[in-house]
Amino acid sequence: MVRSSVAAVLALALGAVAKTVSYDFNVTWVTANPDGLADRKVIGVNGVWPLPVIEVDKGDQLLVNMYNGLGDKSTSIHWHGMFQNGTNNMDGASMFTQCPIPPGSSFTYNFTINQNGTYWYHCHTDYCYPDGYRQALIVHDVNAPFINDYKEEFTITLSDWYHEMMEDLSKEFMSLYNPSGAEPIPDSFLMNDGQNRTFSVEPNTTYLLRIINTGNFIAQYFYIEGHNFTIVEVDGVYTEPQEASTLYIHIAQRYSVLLTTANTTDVNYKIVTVADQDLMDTIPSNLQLNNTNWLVLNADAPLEQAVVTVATSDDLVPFDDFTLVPTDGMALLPDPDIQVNVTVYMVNLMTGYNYAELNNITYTAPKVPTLYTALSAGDLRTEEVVYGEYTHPITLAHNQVVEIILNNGDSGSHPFHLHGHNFQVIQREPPLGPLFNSYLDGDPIGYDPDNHTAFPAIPIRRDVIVLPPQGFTVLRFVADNPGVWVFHCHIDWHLASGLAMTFIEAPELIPTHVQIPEDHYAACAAAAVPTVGNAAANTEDYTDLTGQNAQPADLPDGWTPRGETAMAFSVLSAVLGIISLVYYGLADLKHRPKEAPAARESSEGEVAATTTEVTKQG
Ligand SMILES: *[C@@H]1O[C@H](CO)[C@@H](O)[C@H](O)[C@H]1NC(C)=O
Ligand SMILES: *[C@@H]1O[C@H](CO)[C@@H](O)[C@H](O)[C@H]1NC(C)=O
Ligand SMILES: *[C@@H]1O[C@H](CO)[C@@H](O)[C@H](O)[C@H]1NC(C)=O
Ligand SMILES: *[C@@H]1O[C@H](CO)[C@@H](O)[C@H](O)[C@H]1NC(C)=O
Ligand SMILES: *[C@@H]1O[C@H](CO)[C@@H](O)[C@H](O)[C@H]1NC(C)=O
Ligand SMILES: *[C@@H]1O[C@H](CO)[C@@H](O)[C@H](O)[C@H]1NC(C)=O
Ligand SMILES: *[C@@H]1O[C@H](CO)[C@@H](O)[C@H](O)[C@H]1NC(C)=O
Ligand SMILES: *[C@@H]1O[C@H](CO)[C@@H](O)[C@H](O)[C@H]1NC(C)=O
Ligand SMILES: *[C@@H]1O[C@H](CO)[C@@H](O)[C@H](O)[C@H]1NC(C)=O
Ligand SMILES: *[C@@H]1O[C@H](CO)[C@@H](O)[C@H](O)[C@H]1NC(C)=O
Ligand SMILES: *[C@@H]1O[C@H](CO)[C@@H](O)[C@H](O)[C@H]1NC(C)=O
Ligand SMILES: *[C@@H]1O[C@H](CO)[C@@H](O)[C@H](O)[C@H]1NC(C)=O
Ligand SMILES: [Cu+2]
Repeated sequence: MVRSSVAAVLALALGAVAKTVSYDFNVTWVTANPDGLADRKVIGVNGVWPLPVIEVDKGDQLLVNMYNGLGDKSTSIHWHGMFQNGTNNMDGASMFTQCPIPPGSSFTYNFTINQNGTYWYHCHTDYCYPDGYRQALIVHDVNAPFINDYKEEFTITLSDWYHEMMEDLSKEFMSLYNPSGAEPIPDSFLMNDGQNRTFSVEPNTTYLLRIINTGNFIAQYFYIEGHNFTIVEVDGVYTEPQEASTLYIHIAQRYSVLLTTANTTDVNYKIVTVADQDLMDTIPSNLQLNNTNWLVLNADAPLEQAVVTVATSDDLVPFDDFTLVPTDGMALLPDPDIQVNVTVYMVNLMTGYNYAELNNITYTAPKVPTLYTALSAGDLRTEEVVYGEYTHPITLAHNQVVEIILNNGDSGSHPFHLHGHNFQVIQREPPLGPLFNSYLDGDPIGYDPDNHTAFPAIPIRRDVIVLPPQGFTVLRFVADNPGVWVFHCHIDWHLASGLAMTFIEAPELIPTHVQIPEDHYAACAAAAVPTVGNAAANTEDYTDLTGQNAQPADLPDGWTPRGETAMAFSVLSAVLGIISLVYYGLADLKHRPKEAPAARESSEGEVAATTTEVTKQG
């Protein structure tokens, strides 16, 4: 008796006893019409779409047996925000940590969840999650600081939605007809994979809302008429409570807020989402940027459409996440051991298509998944060369403090995500808010280490940060998670056009930290993807990259975007004999010519190296 009660007290103190949460996912095509405008094929699980919201308690083991029943498409699942510490092979990123799972193959994801908060899961193989293969993943934590402050919780996903299949849209996107790289415009916007959602609530009562942007492309503003709310979590990090009236939620970002409802049962309140029109090159007249869903206090009162009174979405002033403070109080990391300095560019390469580059590299998948190269390369696994030039590999030593300087040479904003970690955001200009687009007036401005505002003493940490138009952000993290981790823009169009790079963290420790189960290798065999060798699948000489997948060549010097357009069309007319097919905004080119952002104060003789080893102070 005594023993068991001690055990019970211990179990209570430690929270719920860890359990295994298991799912069998038979992934198949199903038909859905979430906006009421068009039936389309979507990726369902066990014949159902929307997909199941996965809920676990902190400490649980998540086991998902996935069978690819699509018949015509490879797939995988990334568990967005999960650190996968010791289970890098469960990260789900095709050609980084596993092979794409071909039709007819099975693959088991199995990992322990020891993190807090709001996450999601989605396919991470070419262009697959916007076809519907995404959903929330919630981690309940009985020790959350706000656990006693709310009556009930709601999970709210926001997303853009296309009527056409990604495989069709992607052919238009990466094409000679689209040399400016204009992204396909969504057809509508969803909440919880539908529209006109109602959330039944009681007056003067506090709720926890977990809000996730599971879309492909478009950031959204979020507010509730007549209410403010209190932010308590971002991307799995608890924050000191801060009041806000409007959130700006870019792709893959999450916010948890406490909402106390008005003390009335007279009316129902509008939950308003407004799509960020700055991301779109054209706005079709029938695209409904503003959408209304409702907090229902009185089922008999009307559900009215919101009237958004600002002139443009830029006039909505969102909360600046840079000012948040994690409750765990983790201090600013010390000066970095290594700096990774990369700039986003949108360029045209020799094919005539538009690509995204970090510095001069557009990510091009290797022939062997990078993790399998790390496992098979022996002592050479610490050499960047074995991972190939076009995966943009950076090797990190165990426990190094890493600083990423991310400059934006592009006029669009980009939500950047790091796998395997969250990062401290120690600098971002311009800030979210009225100045967000202020660097568009001139040339891009890069981060200047000799002229910046003070770093926060306790910086916010998250796993997706918005990189402002022509501005910059600076991030820090500790390389304490041996494995292969992607750093990429989470707009799926941009990931597909190469806006990604690869960190190989503590390569010498990867073989002892990561074990690959048989079914993972079996998926590779079925997909005919080699599991040993360097990025070129060379198993004889790991330093010989002959035959690696390479990015297209640069255009000859002197091509301006208009010149590129002209070239694209002359190639097109030579090939097809037509010159007049224009899909999107060719006359008004969105992306600027490639030129390095000027650091605020440039010193002579600065080397444009990607990484800089820094002698650690102190
Ligand atoms: C998956 O679902 C499809 C369609 O319902 C069915 O034909 C197939 O047998 C299922 N496969 C597995 C492994 O459950
Ligand atoms: C939501 O309501 C609007 C306005 O009544 C309507 O146009 C739209 O079709 C509805 N959406 C769905 C999915 O029913
Ligand atoms: C899942 O992983 C746990 C921990 O490594 C292990 O004990 C368990 O056997 C695994 N389950 C399956 C089905 O692979
Ligand atoms: C709301 O409820 C709290 C108790 O939960 C109470 O103290 C407060 O006075 C109420 N406010 C209003 C406006 O009714
Ligand atoms: C919300 O907060 C703003 C200040 O951030 C304040 O001006 C406004 O009155 C608040 N609104 C409500 C409904 O509390
Ligand atoms: C996770 O939750 C625990 C309490 O359960 C807390 O101590 C810890 O600081 C939280 N971690 C983060 C990153 O918020
Ligand atoms: C609103 O608050 C007042 C007092 O603060 C209370 O008497 C009344 O019952 C509340 N109304 C509702 C609908 O909760
Ligand atoms: C939608 O929001 C825009 C601002 O982004 C505004 O110009 C427009 O009038 C709004 N439309 C409706 C129907 O509220
Ligand atoms: C990028 O620039 C570096 C340094 O100038 C050069 O060595 C490398 O070959 C370039 N890579 C590509 C893909 O152009
Ligand atoms: C991974 O686990 C090790 C201990 O096993 C810990 O020191 C490290 O902080 C963890 N890293 C992450 C990103 O979870
Ligand atoms: C430092 O940055 C500020 C803010 O952008 C800028 O106004 C100022 O000119 C810069 N100072 C120098 C010396 O470059
Ligand atoms: C980063 O690289 C850019 C372009 O190569 C260069 O202009 C800038 O000075 C570098 N910044 C730092 C902090 O090294
Ligand atoms: Cu992007």
